[in-house]
Amino acid sequence: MMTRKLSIIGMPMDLGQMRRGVDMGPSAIRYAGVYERLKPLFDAIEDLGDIPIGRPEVSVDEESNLRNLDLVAEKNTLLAEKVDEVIQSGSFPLVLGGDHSIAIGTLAGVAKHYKNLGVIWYDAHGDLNTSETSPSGNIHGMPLAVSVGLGHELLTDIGGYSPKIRPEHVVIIGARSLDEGERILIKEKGIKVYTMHEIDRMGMAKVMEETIAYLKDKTDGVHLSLDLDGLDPSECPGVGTPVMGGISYRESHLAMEMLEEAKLITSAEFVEVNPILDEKNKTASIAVGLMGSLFGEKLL
Ligand code: Z70
Ligand code: MN
Ligand code: MN
Ligand code: MN
Repeated sequence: MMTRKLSIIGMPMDLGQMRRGVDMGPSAIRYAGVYERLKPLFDAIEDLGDIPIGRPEVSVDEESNLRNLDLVAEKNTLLAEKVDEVIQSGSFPLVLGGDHSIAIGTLAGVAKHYKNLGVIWYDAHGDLNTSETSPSGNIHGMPLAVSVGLGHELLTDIGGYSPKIRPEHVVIIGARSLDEGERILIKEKGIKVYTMHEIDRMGMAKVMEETIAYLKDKTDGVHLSLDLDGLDPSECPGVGTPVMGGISYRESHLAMEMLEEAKLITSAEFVEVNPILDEKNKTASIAVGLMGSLFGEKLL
């Protein structure tokens, strides 16, 4: 058996949206015991600390209306380099966010190692906006579009190549808030989406069976990008953009367990944990529990 090694990378960046506090996500997840919880599940584990973000001044790009464009691009370049190094060293990269704009950097670092990278986007939102369609100018609403090659060049070209992934290798799970431009893109590009309607109708077990079958043969690696706002805000209140009617804690554990059984996931990130909006670090604790299931924690 190959030795299984995990490398934790903190990405304390909140520049992709307007609510401060999500920069403390990595701290909250560490406080919830991520290292101790995952240590028994791997042959080796390391916490590489945080990508240095500093306290930069926020601004809006005047030409494109993108909030903190230069900074988001610059910091994500650092993250991409770190993720690339981790994979080169034979370790599994686990990135702790930060707002979801950090997926731009994670995927830039991951995708160069695969010919056909798949992505599971577990989220209330599609994150498929571009500067043209975005209602907010917030880059955390754009990382999936950027990764399929759509959006500002400063973002799509991170890592020196674009696109990172193909739309037909993407599965969105948990969607219940989509903007008009995102709906058009989903149809145009044929992106597979399980909205809350399908989750309720088919049940999470069937959704995950289909997702795994859909990605298994056509990909050589699958990245899990899990936005905690995919879960219901009654269980995960510590997120910047809560949307009612979300995926339950139980369904989410089942999803992670099924991914673990399928041995499908080759990199992961957990994003949008905002401890300022949380109740006693509940959301960070749930994130850590989900990681436990994803990496093979067993009850019996
Ligand atoms: C909206 C936008 C978003 C995450 C909110 C919201 C996007 N579609 N993404 N929370 N993670 O502003 O583009
Ligand atoms: Mn998101
Ligand atoms: Mn979201
Ligand atoms: Mn293919």
